[in-house]
Amino acid sequence: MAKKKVEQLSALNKEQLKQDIVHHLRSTLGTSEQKASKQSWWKATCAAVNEQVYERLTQTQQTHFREDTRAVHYLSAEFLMGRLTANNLHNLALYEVCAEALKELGIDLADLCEEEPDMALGNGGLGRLAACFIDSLATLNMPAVGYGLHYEHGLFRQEIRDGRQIERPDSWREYGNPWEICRPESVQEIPLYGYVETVFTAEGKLKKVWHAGQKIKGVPWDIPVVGYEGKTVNILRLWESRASEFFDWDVFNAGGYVDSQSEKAAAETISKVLYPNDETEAGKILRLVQQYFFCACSLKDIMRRYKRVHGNDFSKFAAQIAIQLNDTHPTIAIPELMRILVDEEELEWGAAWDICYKVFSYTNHTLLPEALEKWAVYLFERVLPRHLEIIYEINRRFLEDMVEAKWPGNDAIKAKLSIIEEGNQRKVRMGNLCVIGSHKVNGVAEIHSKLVKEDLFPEFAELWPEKMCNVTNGVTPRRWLLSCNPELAKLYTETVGEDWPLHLDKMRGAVKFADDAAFQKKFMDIKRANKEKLVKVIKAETGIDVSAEAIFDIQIKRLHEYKRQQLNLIHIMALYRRLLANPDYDMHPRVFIFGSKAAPGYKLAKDIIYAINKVAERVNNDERVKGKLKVVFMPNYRVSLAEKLIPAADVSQQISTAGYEASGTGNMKLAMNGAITLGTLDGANIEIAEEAGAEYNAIFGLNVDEVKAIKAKGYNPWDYYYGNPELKAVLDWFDTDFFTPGRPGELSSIKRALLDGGDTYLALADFESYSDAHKRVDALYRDKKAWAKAVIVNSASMGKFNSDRSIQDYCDYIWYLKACSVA
Ligand code: 4GP
Repeated sequence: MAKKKVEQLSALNKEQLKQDIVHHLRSTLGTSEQKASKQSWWKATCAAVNEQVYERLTQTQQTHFREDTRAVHYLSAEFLMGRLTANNLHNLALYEVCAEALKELGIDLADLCEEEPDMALGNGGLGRLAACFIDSLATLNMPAVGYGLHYEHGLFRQEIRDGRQIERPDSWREYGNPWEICRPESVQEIPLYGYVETVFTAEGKLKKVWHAGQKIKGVPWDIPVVGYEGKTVNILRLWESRASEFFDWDVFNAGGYVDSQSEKAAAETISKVLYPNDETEAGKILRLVQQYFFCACSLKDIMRRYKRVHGNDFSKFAAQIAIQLNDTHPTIAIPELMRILVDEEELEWGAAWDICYKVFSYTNHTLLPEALEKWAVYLFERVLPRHLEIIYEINRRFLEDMVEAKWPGNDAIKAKLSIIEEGNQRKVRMGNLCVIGSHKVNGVAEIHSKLVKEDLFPEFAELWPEKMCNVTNGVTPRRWLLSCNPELAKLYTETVGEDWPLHLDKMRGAVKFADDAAFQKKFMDIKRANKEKLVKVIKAETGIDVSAEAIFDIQIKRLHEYKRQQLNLIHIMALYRRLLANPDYDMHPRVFIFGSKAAPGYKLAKDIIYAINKVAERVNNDERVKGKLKVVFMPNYRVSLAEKLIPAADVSQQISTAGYEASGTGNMKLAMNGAITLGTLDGANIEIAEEAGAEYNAIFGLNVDEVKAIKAKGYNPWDYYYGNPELKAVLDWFDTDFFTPGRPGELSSIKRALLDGGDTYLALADFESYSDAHKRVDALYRDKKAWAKAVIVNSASMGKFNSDRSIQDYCDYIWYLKACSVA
């Protein structure tokens, strides 16, 4: 950022900052410059920066209160924040000043940033999206609060032992985290379990009273969210669970030394761990209790703030409050708001429903049916008896008033749209409740939203055509370009001006230099330097030597069959075979880099990780391939590792079966940083190719319609196995002990899933076209000028995928939210 702007924005100059850091080192951390550890230097730096942050936070809150602004409340079970130090410094325009200040104190800022543990309170896509969105909300000066859970342990730390994934607990705040503030003044108490009683009010009306069996304390922790250029500082409020009755003296005195603490332990369990599964069927009671806990705490908080201004007049509630449900996880907020309005505030059902409907909206992030949560009715009844009654009433009215009116006498449609699934075990369908209780339902890329409308919720779309909409995802360019790729950021500033981080469309100005030799050189030199840096990281993390001369071909995302890491793997094995058959096989050296965590209970996903590592071991140590092929599995993939991988990528693999990846956001980050997309016509890949031009990318495979057609016809993977000798040989390799000497069959589960298992995700059907796309990538890379042009065009065309654009879309079409400038 230009010097002038820095001075305007930050009240801090280098000398002051130095003083502040040293002051905090001594008076906050209780140490001295001479003996401070890196941790202490890091925390002292954060404390100094926080002085600015808190000042602006207070100003933001005062402004919002004074102006009585409408606000959005983003409810999400996951916020995958990563590290905050560099990001906050960049957004406050303090990064360079701080780096200089620390340098004069003999400390390297980049080095200090490595001290910070990732705040990994999410599994993957939808959690990282939530983090980008709150950054954009603050940047756009939108009044907003993020609400979630203060997990003690975030997503597990992945270790690789003898090729296998081992899960280790993540303790992101073991030694304290300087970016969070505990707010005891806003503690909430949440009821659970118990029974419902019907009583008469003084006016003779019937009223439901929920007698809770247990009460849990919700303690809020606030993480300030600093907008770019630091005007607005919003908060992310995360709830930690604690026992209401901290310690049972009666039981203790009676000799129950362990039992006396059992309630405490049970209560604290709620926010203990992030539920580790991603897109697979969820675990039961604890997960439901987690969801209710954070939604109920958040609604109480929203109510408290609303009532402070409007008292018991709920006529303005829907005008003031928007609540976004990030996936189905916070759905329980709908019946909870109904409970508050009807049971506690004594509104008529119709008036309460009218408010709810206007307040809520829901984002769907996947079409995989197992991700649309369902809870057994008996379980629901035990945990949330009153909510079950409310859900029955919502359902009764919906079926009688809406479904019956539209499809009279059609019981099949009623059964399909009902919130309750009948059968041996009756279930509550949270997806249906979300759609019924929200005024807008959006998918996250054009194709995905179309499929949500046509395949997932077709009858709902017929009932409410205006309800279904699309907001294509985006990513924050502050983290995913400015902060993680400073040299490329500088080149953009020189080329298109300094405000591209706010107006990413401006990057398009660089397209006209895509053929310019001097610009190409600058762009490719930056890429080369980023690759050299990654070479060192790879060596340090895995011991593997790779050369920056090679094509860096990267697939980083959760491990899932639909994302098809197995397709990448079988292609690598095919390349290996080609090299063994012909050591002069003509290919540019390639390094395949993976980063991925598998859900702990997802056996096949873990087998795929194992197979990648075993193939890597064999290939990387085989002299015969002459270094043309390397395979690297980077352990413990997480946000901070992504920030190192993405700037160094040449090829971005986005190879999901068409129709399965809702959007993807890694695809956007990689393209923005100068990689070409090797991908299917799925999710946001389609829009990326539209923006950048398919000719500058390597698009392959069946499209959505072809996938549907081939499945309808009856897909037979054996046809591909017998039809392609190379593919057959590769698959048969899994049954041998070639990659696992002395232990044949250790990798057979992968072959079995692709053949006996029916190859649900059509990896074999797409293999040939995938292999051809790789050949095109190889040829393009050898044409240095053509390659440079392609990656420049890709990078410069990613303006649409700024999360500020996504957020503006939400504000305009879903939340009806206006910016509020903070002085
Ligand atoms: C993910 C989708 O799989 C991904 O395509 C999308 O980009 C992301 O959400 C954000 O919208 N879904 C999940 C999930 O993370 O748990 O369903």
